[in-house]
Amino acid sequence: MTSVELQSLSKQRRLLVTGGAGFIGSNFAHYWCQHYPNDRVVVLDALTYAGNRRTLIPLDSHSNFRFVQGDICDRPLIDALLQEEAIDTVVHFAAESHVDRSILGPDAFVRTNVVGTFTLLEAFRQHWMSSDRPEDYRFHHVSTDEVYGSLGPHDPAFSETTPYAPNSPYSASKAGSDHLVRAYYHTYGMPTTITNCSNNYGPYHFPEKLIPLMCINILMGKPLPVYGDGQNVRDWLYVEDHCSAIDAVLRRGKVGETYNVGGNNEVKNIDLVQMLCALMNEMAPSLPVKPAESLITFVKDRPGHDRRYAINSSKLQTELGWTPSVTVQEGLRLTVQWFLSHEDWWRPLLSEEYQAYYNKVYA
Ligand code: NAD
Ligand code: TDX
Repeated sequence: MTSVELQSLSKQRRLLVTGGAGFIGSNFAHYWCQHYPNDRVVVLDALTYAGNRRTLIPLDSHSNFRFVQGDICDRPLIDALLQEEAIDTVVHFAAESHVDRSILGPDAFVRTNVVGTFTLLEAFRQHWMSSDRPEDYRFHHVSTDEVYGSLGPHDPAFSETTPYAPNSPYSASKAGSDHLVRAYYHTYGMPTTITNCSNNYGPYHFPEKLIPLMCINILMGKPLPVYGDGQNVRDWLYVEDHCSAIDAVLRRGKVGETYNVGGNNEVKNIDLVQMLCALMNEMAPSLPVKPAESLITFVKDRPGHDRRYAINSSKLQTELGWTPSVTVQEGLRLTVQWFLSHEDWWRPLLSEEYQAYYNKVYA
């Protein structure tokens, strides 16, 4: 470890984690409190349908943790929080994150992902400019590989220089937010970093996304809806590896830079669903329908469905020394185990609102 790293370890960091009651943000809050217990961690989350206060309950006994319910578009609230908590580091996860919901109703995506990010950037710029130690500040923006568009079967994986070509209202709104963050570095010299990450999975994943949806439907004996021909490819990353990548960027990343984060785990959707079925057949004490594969149902494709995502994360690996530590086989086993032992977490999420959403998408 270098002397700078040792020094930065001893200095208390004061983090504002937006969207910290969602899937990745909550994993990150748990990760940070565990690895850096002396740092202050303030989670700001609006608790939309995707936010879950229960996920953070284990952190309530941690003296350096605070939860605030609020909207990233609320500028007076952001100003007050940055000041009263003397925040030096923003880790920005808050977003509308589900592609299918962005197709049904894009408005919230533009509001939160674009206007919300802009509101945070403006508030942080004021806060950073009035600081007496601006060199210690950082605005880290968490983004997605979807901003790069879709790959053909033999195209090279997305790198940091791949041109943006977002195809869904979700990815377009994330692309807009990335461009704003980039502009705040280039125009104002604000210390920003961006990570563009591939598909995450793991604990606390909201039921609407592919992996939790399949796990829960298998446990309930419901059809497993595979879009189109099931040949679409995603590059899967265990969520804890995403947290360690952000950690590496916050500690050793260069301001103004973008880093791609991926698991080197390209899998076709149908193969992934088959793997989940096999794990459930093996690990679940009992299933309403067995073998689980008999539940697989091909359904109408998602409009504008991107065919393939793949991430080249060699910049993060060579410059910052990060590597993913969990293979997709290990990560899926851990995830299936987690869903088997946390029915108390996921069952209450299958609300009337969720059923109404489900019926609209899968009708
Ligand atoms: P999520 O939908 O599970 O969580 C989003 C959180 O943001 C929720 O807790 C929600 O309540 C909160 N939120 C939404 N609007 C808000 C607002 N206006 N103000 C304050 N809080 C608000 O999303 P996720 O999967 O955890 O994704 C987190 C981030 O990572 C997003 O920016 C997403 O684009 C990005 N990302 C996700 C993945 C993935 O595979 N899930 C991959 C790459 C990048
Ligand atoms: O029921 C389904 N059936 C199905 O075949 C669902 C929900 C999904 N799919 C397919 C669509 C995708 O090809 O599975 C793949 C994964 O779908 P999602 O879990 O919805 O993820 P994706 O659209 O790839 O986007 C995710 O990764 C990038 C996150 O939701 C984004 O927030 C992130 O930016």
